[in-house]
Amino acid sequence: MALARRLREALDKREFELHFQPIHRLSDDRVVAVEALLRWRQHDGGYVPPDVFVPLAEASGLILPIGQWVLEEAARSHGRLAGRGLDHVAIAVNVSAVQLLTEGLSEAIVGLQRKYGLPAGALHVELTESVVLRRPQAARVGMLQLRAAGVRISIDDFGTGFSSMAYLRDLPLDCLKIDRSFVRQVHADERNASICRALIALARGLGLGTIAEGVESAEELEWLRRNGCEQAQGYHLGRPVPLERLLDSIGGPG
Ligand code: G
Ligand code: G
Ligand code: MN
Ligand code: NA
Repeated sequence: MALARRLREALDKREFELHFQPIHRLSDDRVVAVEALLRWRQHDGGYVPPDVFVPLAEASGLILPIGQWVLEEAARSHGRLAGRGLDHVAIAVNVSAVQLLTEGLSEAIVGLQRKYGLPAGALHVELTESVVLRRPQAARVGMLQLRAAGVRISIDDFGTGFSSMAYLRDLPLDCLKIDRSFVRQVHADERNASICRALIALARGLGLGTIAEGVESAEELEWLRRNGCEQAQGYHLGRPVPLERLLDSIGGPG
């Protein structure tokens, strides 16, 4: 069966899973958030990577029901975190342009916050540059509604697309995620070091937080800490894992 057809049935067949990757605060190494990453499990136990099926879901409009499932699963998972004394750990959800630009995203989130008794700030949203660049005015409206619902907004993969300083200045953002291509070997690669230093300074000047992505070594992590990056995620700190395994690693008693 074609991928698009199977994707349509995947929600009903409960083939989606969320995996969670820890985000560490560098001042004290504590896990302050986790990024929810969507996984599509196949009958043979393998996974179709999101780079393959998310674009397909976006093109077909299926990203709306799938995105709603992701939000609900994230909200439910936050309840599980809270049950283990981890209610201070936020869950960051990736949101597609189609979702942001469709009426009702913030209402859906408010509904989930009520249903699962989430504190404001329990859910964060990650947007990519392409979202805001395509329709900045409409994106701005959607972002203000999210903000009003207590949702922090990060700009994902920053610096890889057609990064515009104007939107960093004008849009209601909270945090800039430094793309992993700039983090690679940052302690040894002078060009990447220059870019990371500039991005950290830019974020600080604009009052935005910084999260470095794709940290794969202790050397990269130390460089980022010394150079004022606030938070980091990557295989060196923890891979994306199902909730149960996340709780085993950071979950405390209970
Ligand atoms: O973790 P991984 O390499 O598989 O993620 C690849 C890409 O898929 C990333 O760009 C990520 O933003 C995107 N992605 C992961 N989960 C979701 C999701 O729930 N919704 C959307 N829209 N994109 C996601
Ligand atoms: O685009 P976005 O940042 O949402 O996607 C995150 C992607 O990066 C996911 O596919 C995730 O699995 C992947 N990822 C997370 N940590 C690392 C890392 O340390 N190295 C690499 N190569 N990929 C990572
Ligand atoms: Mn992301
Ligand atoms: Na990213």
